[in-house]
Amino acid sequence: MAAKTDNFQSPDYFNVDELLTEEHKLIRESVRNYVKKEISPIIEDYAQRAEFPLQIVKQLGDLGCFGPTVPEQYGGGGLDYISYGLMMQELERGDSGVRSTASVQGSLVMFPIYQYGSEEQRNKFLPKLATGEWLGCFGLTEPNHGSDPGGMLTTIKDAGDNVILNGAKMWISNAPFAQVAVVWAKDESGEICGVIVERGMEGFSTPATHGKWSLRASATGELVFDNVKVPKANILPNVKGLKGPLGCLTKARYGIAWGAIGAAMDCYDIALNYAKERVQFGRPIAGFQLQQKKLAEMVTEITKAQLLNWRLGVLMNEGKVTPQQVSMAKRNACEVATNITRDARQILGGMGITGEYPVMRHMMNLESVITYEGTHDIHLLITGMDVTGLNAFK
Ligand code: TGC
Ligand code: FAD
Repeated sequence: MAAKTDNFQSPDYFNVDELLTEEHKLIRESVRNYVKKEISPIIEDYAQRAEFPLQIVKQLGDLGCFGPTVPEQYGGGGLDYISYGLMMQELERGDSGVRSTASVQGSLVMFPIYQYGSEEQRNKFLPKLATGEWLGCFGLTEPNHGSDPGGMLTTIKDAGDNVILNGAKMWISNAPFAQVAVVWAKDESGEICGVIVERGMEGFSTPATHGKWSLRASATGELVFDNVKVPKANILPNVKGLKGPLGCLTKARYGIAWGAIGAAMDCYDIALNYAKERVQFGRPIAGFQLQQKKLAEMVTEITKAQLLNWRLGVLMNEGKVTPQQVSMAKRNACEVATNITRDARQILGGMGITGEYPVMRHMMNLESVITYEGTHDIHLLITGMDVTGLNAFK
């Protein structure tokens, strides 16, 4: 397939750019240029072949997309949350799988090591994860415990200077290529602990998951632990309980709220240009009311989501955000983006189902994005519980 030219122009109907600093705009520009140069030309081919473009790990590290909010002394960017959000928006504008790689590395691997780890763990792992020398993954979901991670069956047992880890995780992004896995397991008293598992530890394997119709350019796999001896020095000392992994998810869900809108913006831009150029019945299809309805609703929803995300970023920066607010933004972005990708695909007619345009790839990717990091239903129930005070999960 021929290399693609990426002429993306960002919609900004309400001048949201005026709410950004010059630094925010520069960061967004550098990630956008990277996506145009390194991702757009190759990503469709990788997705078609269901292959992970491993070279992006080092590239994303060089660009500062791994752990942008982690302090600089550990190799992070020391940036604010709006910068982080803009990075995720631009990466997912290219492909949700590329954003996934960065979300997992930054929010689900570096964040817990930084937040819950010892100084030795921070110094050993964070600089190498920040540069992309090492890739990490996050193991929470199990075959029988997805939305309900508190029921996990993976365990650690005391063995002197070590613990013995047994169990299995599934649907783990980055797993087949990861050197480091942050794994959540129950100790003998039934409390959930974070354990850093390293590739090469005996009894630890990461079989790849095949046959996905979504996130095809992202590597997904299982984590299998068969009596793995993990030094106690690899246990995250500063957290116990489900709030440990859920705290990481709050950061990653925040990135998805921005990221999914990036995919929506790409589809809107493509559909708008296509509709203006495609002539049927003697005039551009953009002149027909049915197509205008789709385009007008797309830009309306993108604009609302851009403002919601920006406000969420301000609350994150001020340390005032609630996990429930993050859930609402993640759910909103996924809904807006899945609807927009589907409408954009229709505007493109038959061309919409081909790899000539990124629209169908975005559409398929978003089926994972709307499922992982808490399904659409789970986030609705989180909002429902927050506003009513009543738990409808159990
Ligand atoms: P519940 O009793 O509500 O909570 C247990 C403890 O956790 C605290 N908590 C949170 N803390 C921080 N952030 C959050 N978002 C939190 N949500 C809850 C809570 O306060 C409590 O603390 P404490 O001190 O009282 O112990 O727990 P529950 O068992 O009733 O479950 C609640 C539920 C269903 C909302 C939660 O488990 C959930 O969010 N389920 C969805 C699971 C999920 O999101 N899995 C994601 C796996 S990772 C992934 O998908 C990565 S994809 C990455 C990519 O490729 O981009
Ligand atoms: P289930 O929990 O079995 O849910 C099935 C259906 O039941 C859903 O519609 C759900 O909304 C609904 N449901 C569940 N409970 C309730 C309830 N109480 N009330 C109403 N409806 C309910 N996990 C990781 O740990 N690390 C990763 O890196 C990771 N990467 C992923 C990558 C991909 C491509 C995918 C697809 C998943 C990934 N996941 C990862 C797992 C993901 O987080 C789970 O798939 C997700 O949390 C849902 O769990 P489940 O698939 O077991 O679905």
